[in-house]
Amino acid sequence: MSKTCVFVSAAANIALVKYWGKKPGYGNQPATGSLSVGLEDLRTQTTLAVGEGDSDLIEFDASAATRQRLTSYFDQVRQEFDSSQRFVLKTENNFPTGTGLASSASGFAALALAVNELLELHLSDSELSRLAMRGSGSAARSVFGGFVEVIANEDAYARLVMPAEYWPLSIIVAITDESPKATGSTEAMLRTASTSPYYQSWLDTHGDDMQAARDALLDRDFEKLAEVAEASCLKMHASVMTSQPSIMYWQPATVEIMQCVRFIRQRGIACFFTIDAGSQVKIICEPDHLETVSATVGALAGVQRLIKTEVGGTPIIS
Ligand code: 2P0
Repeated sequence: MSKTCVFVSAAANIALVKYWGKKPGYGNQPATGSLSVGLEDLRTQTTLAVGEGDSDLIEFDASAATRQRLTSYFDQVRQEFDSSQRFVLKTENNFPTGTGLASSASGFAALALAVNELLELHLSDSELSRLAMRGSGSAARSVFGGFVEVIANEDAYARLVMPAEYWPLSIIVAITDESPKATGSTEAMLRTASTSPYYQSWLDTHGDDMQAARDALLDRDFEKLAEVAEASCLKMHASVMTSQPSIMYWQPATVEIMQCVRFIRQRGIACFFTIDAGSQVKIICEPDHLETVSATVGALAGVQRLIKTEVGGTPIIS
């Protein structure tokens, strides 16, 4: 090994067509594809160094469960690449962790990129995305910046569809609640798949949503992208809410923001919402409308603060 320490900055992403559900018996392999945008300014900064002794050292202000998840990720890496290397990991996010803002996506993408660099694995892009996916399904997409899709075939991987420059869009994250979510995504996906009466419809209609979103992206058709992204988000959440016992990620402010976005869109402001496994709302708009949308959404009573960013998120490795 020529390097003893590497630094990686990887960005969170948000899915416009959601991944929700896993292929039974295949770890994090998704039951469906997904299409996302990288968030330039929401980043995980990870330093990975070679360790000594017989255990990994994890310097991360996180729950015991997250630390265990990281340790078992390192175990998988050692097994897969026939290595006995121990690691020293130092990682931090510049945005709230575990609140539905895709910290596992940026976190495991940064880790996969760092492992590839430190162990000199020379993995291809698709192999890198698979390595990130072992940590978290959405992390496969954060190996790239820009517009990215997951192909959910028998050996799922992510690929770059279009770079960020192809369609400059603004993204506003409206924070409604910074406390960690009560039910993690993995558990919620399993419960949805096994109990929601709507899960099969989710699977059955997902392919059409992916095609519509790809077409909208390639045509830079904002209206069409808005329609399919909101539909995918609402279908995902309808499935989640109707699982047993039910899981409700939304807060009253979540609905307030959704209504506001629809209200201003009807008045000619090109914007749409999407929501992940938490109560925060992400609003995508054309850059010309950024200030209007921010001012309107930011004035709602339930909005604690806004994070403004743009499509981007290419990882930085040094
Ligand atoms: C997504 N989410 O496509 C979907 C939409 C949240 C809502 O992927 O179990 O942390 O580690 O694969 O990737 C968030 O879940 O879940 C997620 P695991 P992950 O972004």
